[in-house]
Amino acid sequence: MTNVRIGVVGTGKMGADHVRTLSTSVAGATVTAVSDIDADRAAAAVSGLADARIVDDPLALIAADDVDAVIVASADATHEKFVNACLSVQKPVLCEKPLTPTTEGGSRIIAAEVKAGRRLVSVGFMRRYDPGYVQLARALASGELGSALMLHCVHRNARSRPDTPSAHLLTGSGVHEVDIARWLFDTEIVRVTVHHGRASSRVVGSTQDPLFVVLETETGVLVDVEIFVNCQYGYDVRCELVGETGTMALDQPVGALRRSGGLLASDVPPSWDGRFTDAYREELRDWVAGVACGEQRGATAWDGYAATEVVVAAAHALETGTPATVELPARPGLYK
Ligand code: ISE
Repeated sequence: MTNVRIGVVGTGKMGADHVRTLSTSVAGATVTAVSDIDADRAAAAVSGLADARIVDDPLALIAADDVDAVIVASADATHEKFVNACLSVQKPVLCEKPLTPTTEGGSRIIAAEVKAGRRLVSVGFMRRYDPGYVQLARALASGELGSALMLHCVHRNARSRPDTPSAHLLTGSGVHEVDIARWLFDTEIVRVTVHHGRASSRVVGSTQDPLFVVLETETGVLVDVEIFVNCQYGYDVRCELVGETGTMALDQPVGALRRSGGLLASDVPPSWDGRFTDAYREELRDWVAGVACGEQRGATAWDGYAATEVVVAAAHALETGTPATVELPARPGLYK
């Protein structure tokens, strides 16, 4: 396939960004159809794109003859329905994270993909394409840091709704850290503990922000994560990997350093799209290249499902105030 015709379900922030990136920065891809519950939003996403039509029914978009592959960027709770619709017509699909908000939904996708007999689902864990995380993974694989012992992570958003349910910090934000830990250390997470202290005065009701999460991997690596979604100063994702013979820190990439008024300063991006622009673009390029040659690329449905199991366990740990064990079923052969 030399030109992959793509349908996008959901043209909110992520879906519209994907349409733009595909149209401007990904060779061999054409957005041919979009669908959204908000018709104006769908129209805005494709304005100026001669080849893209708006389809009211997302299931009709998935089945359409002029759609070879689908991006699902609709509300989290609708991912399962649309991903399974793609599987039923054997079309490759890139689904935004989380694959599903519930473990049951994730299991059903795994069962459907196993039944389809080939990997068609990719999950939008774009950090796997971020140059900094890629460097970290390479350094670990080369052995120059020795065996991994710990990973300290910071995940801060400038702001979110003051009444965001605390579990959403885990399923919406923490899920990226879970994926990075599974991917870097090539292991499953078996136990999770969640602590919270005083909440930011920006949140209301029972919302807890920030949270402090501790993940334990099957291989004994400890991962701690601060999730703070109302830090107010910008979007800030960092981590430090501690190995037996060295450490490696992933900091905000610095575009330019400013020296003035006695200060050395650089900008903090306001949001994740600014921080992870390269990662999103590379993710889409790789996905399209994979579709063109019939290969699944990036995080698999199993990765999406396993990450959901961990964040759902974390939500339980937060609720009960006790550590939660993560027990995954046997990994089907399709994902080995
Ligand atoms: C958002 O939905 C994302 O996926 C971002 O990557 C993440 O960092 C942010 O916390 C989420 O709200």
